[in-house]
Formats: sequence, structure tokens, C-alpha cells
Amino acid sequence: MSKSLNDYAAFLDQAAAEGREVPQISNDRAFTVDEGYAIQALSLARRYGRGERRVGVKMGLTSRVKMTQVGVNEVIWGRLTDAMRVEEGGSISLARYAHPRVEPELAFLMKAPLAGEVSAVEALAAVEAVAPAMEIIDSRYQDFKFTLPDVVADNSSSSGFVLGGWHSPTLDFSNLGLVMEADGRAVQMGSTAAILGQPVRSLVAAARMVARWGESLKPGDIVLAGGITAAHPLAVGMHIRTQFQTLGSVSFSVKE
Ligand code: OOG
Ligand code: MG
Repeated sequence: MSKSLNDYAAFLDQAAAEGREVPQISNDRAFTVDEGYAIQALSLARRYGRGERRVGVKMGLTSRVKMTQVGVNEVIWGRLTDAMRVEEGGSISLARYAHPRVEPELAFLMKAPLAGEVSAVEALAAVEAVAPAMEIIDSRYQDFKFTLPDVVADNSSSSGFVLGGWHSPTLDFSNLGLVMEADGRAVQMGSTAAILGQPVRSLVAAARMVARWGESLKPGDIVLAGGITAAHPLAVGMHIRTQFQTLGSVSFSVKE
């Protein structure tokens, strides 16, 4: 008997909960991108059912370097829950992940609802604050390899995020340099301009893409704009810190 989209959602949700690698669902059959988003929604419904709360969304593959790293050339999105939040300066347990990587990001905090086709000016007007951030991504697929529908079904590899201090969005955050360090050694460098040439464009895309799935960005939501550099693999004992021009730094450590 053929599996339902809900079967795939349960499969990926369980892999995420156990921090375990699984084969790509596209090994079974071809999926459309819409089916990928339907599986993502069903798998997140399971998390909400266990008491997790949606706190925002993450945008993915909004920079050229990220698209190249994973070989998928489309902007994607996923959902963030409270359980994915890592305290600034805190630590994560590597055992809870399959093969996590970290990437520097920019975070938006929403003060007004936003959905559908909006201009960059309208998007910026809905922002309460911006913060330096990092995302911990952990594709549930073996060897971190996937097609577009695979990764979308897997909540766009989302597994954790860390936020630094909030700043007024009147600050020009369109081209801020940053250095991500592992144990004091620079491993990635970039600029926020890598995000679609201007990070607000990621928020414009977020408003359009969530609306396509009947959702909106709400006041209090966090929106991660997407990885600014290639992602760096995490290992036990590592201390990761990203220093942003003007915005300050954000850090965490990796324990067993
Ligand atoms: C897909 C998720 C991409 C980003 O910021 O570009 C992403 C992946 O790289 O596994 O989170
Ligand atoms: Mg990311």
C-alpha cells in the first residue's frame, strides 16, 4: 500500500525528534514542492501536538553561497518553534542532532502582521527590531543530501537558532560584515548583503511564501533571513561565535 503524506510527516518528525539520519523520501517516489510543504505542515502539527509553540519562520537558500553548498536553487521556508531556541551564550547537546551545521543569519522581530505581496517599505515598517543570529541546521537526510521537495518536507533542515541583542530597524543593516569563529578561529566571513542583495527582500519573500500556505507573519514572530555564508559542521567541545559589524555578537557551545 502506498504511504500517505502523513506517513512521511511522521517519519521525518520522528527522525528529527531522535536526531537520526534517514534516507531521502524522494527515494520512494517523486514529490512536488507543494507535497513537500504539505508534509512539513503535517509534521509541524505533530510538534504542536506535543506542546511546542510556533515562534516564527526561517527562510532558506536566500544567498548564492547557500544554494551552491546544497545544490538547490530555490528560496524555501520552514517553521520555528520555541523548542528550537538556544539561549545566547548557552550550549547544545550534539547527541540530539544527526550532523548539525551552523550558519550566521540576521533575525527580524515583527511588530505588525505581514502576509502576501508586500513592498520592501511595507515589510520594513512591520519590523520591531533586528538582531544578529545563528541557525543550527540538521538535515535529517543521510549525508545532508536532498532534493527541493525533500528539504521542504524536512522543515527546511531547521533545528535550532540563537539570537543576539535586538537593535532598531532604522539602523542600516543592509551591508554589515561578519566573522563566524569556531574556537577563536575564523571559519566563515561575509556580509548581510549576501541575503538576496538586501535582507529585507527575504522578509518580502517570507510574507509571500507563508501566505501561499494560509499563514501570516504575526506580531512577536521571529523571521530568520537565511544563511549569509556556507554552514560550518559542529563538533563536541566547539565554541561558536559570530561577530557582526554594528550589531554585536552571538555565541553558543557544543556539548556531548
Ligand atoms: C537547507 C536550509 C537552508 C539557509 O539559511 O539557507 C537554510 C539546508 O542548507 O540544509 O537554512
Ligand atoms: Mg538557515
